[in-house]
Amino acid sequence: MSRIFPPVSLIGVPTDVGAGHRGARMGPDALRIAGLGEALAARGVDVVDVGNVEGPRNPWTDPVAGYRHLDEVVAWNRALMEATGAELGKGRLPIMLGGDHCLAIGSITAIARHCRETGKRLRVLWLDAHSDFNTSQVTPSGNIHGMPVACLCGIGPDELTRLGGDAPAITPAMVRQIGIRSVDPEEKKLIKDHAIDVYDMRYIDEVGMKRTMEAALEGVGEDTHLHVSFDVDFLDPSIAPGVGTTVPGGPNYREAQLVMEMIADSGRMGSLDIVELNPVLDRRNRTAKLTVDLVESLFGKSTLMRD
Ligand code: HAR
Ligand code: MN
Ligand code: MN
Ligand code: MN
Repeated sequence: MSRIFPPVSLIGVPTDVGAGHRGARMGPDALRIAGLGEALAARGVDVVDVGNVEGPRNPWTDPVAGYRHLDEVVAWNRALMEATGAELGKGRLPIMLGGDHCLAIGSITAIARHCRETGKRLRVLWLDAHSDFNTSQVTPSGNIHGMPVACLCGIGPDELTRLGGDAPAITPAMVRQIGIRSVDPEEKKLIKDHAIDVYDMRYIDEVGMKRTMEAALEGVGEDTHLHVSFDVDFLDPSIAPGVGTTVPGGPNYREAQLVMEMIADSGRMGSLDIVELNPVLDRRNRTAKLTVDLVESLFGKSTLMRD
């Protein structure tokens, strides 16, 4: 199935201020060196690397009132929201090269606004080992990369929930979480209270990845903007060791490929975050190279004989 993809803008977001390990700030260059831009160009995609968003350095201090580095997280996300909005405004498909997962607050706030302005329905596919629905009251770490989904749904500090003006940026009904296998006890209560649609690993084991993706993509149509927030720790750590918070029991190589191929087949992907890649913890850039391989599938690479 060959498909025409919109022009792509790569936006580097070298931040690790939301994480509990340092090193994700090197993620954008690891993805560039693994050949992400060249791989998309080789597939016939018009791709421009707009360079890196800039933000404050990581002060590496302890959490204050349940948040670590809140001011820095706000600054990075404001800058990314502007950069993402600018590329969407040009009709381009932004790919955020992270960076830790706090950056999804800025990217998705911009994407949600773009959808309101263009009359599109937003669907967010959150591929992750974690639900990222913590609050300052219940977080075990204070790390804001464990909070972006809650912030986007309007639960969190005003500076983050109102990044784009009004809160909330999105509603829980827009979100589908896939691959989840590490949720903190109080976070689980919040997920249930807000009725987030979660396809956890037990569900995937029982039902299989094909039916999981069919369910997660149900209702996606012509007027849908599909945003994929791909936390690399979604993948099983045996194939993707280069992340700060590995959790065993994730999707294997073939399951991950199927996820990406089915998203490509939907033809509706309008934006993508690639987050939590930590080159300091990787081996010979293999997690970055695997990520490039999976992104090629998101852009239509397939081993299917029936095409
Ligand atoms: N739930 C834990 C916390 O909030 C760990 C979160 C780790 N988050 C990420 N993003 N790597 O998914 O501290
Ligand atoms: Mn658009
Ligand atoms: Mn995450
Ligand atoms: Mn995660």
